[in-house]
Amino acid sequence: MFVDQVHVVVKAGKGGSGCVSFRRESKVPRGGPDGGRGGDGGNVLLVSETNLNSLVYFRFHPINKAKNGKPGEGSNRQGKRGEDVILRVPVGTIVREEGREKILHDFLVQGEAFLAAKGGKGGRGNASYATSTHQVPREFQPGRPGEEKELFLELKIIADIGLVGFPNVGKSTLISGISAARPVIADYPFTTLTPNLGVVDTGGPRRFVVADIPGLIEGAHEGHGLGIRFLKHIERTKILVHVIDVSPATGRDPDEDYAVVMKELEAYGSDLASRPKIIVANKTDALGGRRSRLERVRRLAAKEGAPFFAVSALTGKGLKELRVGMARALEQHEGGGGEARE
Ligand SMILES: Nc1nc2c(ncn2[C@@H]2O[C@H](COP(=O)(O)OP(=O)(O)OP(=O)(O)O)[C@@H](O)[C@H]2O)c(=O)[nH]1
Ligand SMILES: [Mg+2]
Repeated sequence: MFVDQVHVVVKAGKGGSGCVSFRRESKVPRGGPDGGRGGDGGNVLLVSETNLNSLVYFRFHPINKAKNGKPGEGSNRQGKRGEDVILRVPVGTIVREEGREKILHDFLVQGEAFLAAKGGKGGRGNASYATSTHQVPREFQPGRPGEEKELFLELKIIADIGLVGFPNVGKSTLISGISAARPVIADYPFTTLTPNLGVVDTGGPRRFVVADIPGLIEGAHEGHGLGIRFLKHIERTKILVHVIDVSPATGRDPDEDYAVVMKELEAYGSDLASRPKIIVANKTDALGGRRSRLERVRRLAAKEGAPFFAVSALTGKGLKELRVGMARALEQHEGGGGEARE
């Protein structure tokens, strides 16, 4: 199940209480103080993981508590530390305190750790109060409470390139043609209900991540189709690939499709409409002699100043060139970069 926002309570453990104790040894009438300190409470940590793509775990575990520290003991024994709780979140997760705008942490790479709730310190035992003038201390500290927070976690996928277009134009077929991703593909609109990620190898050391999201239709920003809520998952891309179905089977006008998608991107905001783009005419194998449909998209791309590729995601024709074109566009965008996250 794909879940991209959750509310979660994190509670760190309480510190263990300090101990009051005096040494007892045979033949030593009054032993000195030997109460040890309490163990610190466990922390709640969030750790990012590239192999995760959903916050679904928290739907079933909305409250996460670390263990309390154990009290100190005699013979200056410190209480045991409370065990930490480590919660795994997908890379791209943004952490906020419930109801606040401020970002506490944004997980950008694999293996980052964020201390979400700090365990309370263990209290001092009486041994630590002893001085030359205070040899029979009976003071001790109780353990401190652990931090407790209500967090709002939001996943915004991190990918280099996003695929946009009408439903059924072949976006998922395209990502499966250029990467190892194997999303569901079918001949009906809204096959893709949640984002898919694919890592594209370009032969060299460079790799990049492509995100395939559900299709857009006219009025998506008003909630038509699946709406525009998935557009947040391409907010963090550098380049958008507009996939346009040029086969006559759509019964639509390819230029018009592009205009509709652009309008929806504009309505969403976040400069998605002005993001550098590549225009792809797909299903060129199914033109049925209507080459003019393809040529119109080529002219459209020229007018938009966008690189253009004519492909068939189904047969694989043109995909190699498209991959190179994507890598080149990223390179230009980053001024020589283009490598993906590990
Ligand atoms: N002839 C032909 N059919 C294609 C091509 N690419 C995709 N298709 C077919 O078009 C249909 C839709 O493909 P998908 O990849 O599921 O399309 P999508 O854009 O991901 O669709 P949604 O997830 O619904 O938005 C499937 O039946 C594909 O086999 C192509 O290049 N040529
Ligand atoms: Mg799809």
